[in-house]
Amino acid sequence: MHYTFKTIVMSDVHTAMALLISSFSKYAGKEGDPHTLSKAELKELLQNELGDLLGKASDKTAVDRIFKELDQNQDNSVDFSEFGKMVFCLTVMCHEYFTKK
Ligand SMILES: [Ca+2]
Repeated sequence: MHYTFKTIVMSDVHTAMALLISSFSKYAGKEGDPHTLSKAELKELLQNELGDLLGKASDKTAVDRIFKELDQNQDNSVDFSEFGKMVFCLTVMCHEYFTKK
């Protein structure tokens, strides 16, 4: 699925939301259900989009662990809500890092 937001003049927060949705869709659409991330899709997303933050997330054991933690309803896929919680937690950690005295 492809989302087009260019017709709307967006605030920075809207832009961040739109980019999160389109980034998720880019990886979720690679195989199987286009609305959820398989383990392989999650691994690719982590490597390409968050490699600088998560470091060794490409390690198979790490990917297995992250996938299991994110898949809260245990349906063997990561939906947007589950993905969003991870992004929010990482964003909070970044915010704390950049605002601590
Ligand atoms: Ca799930």
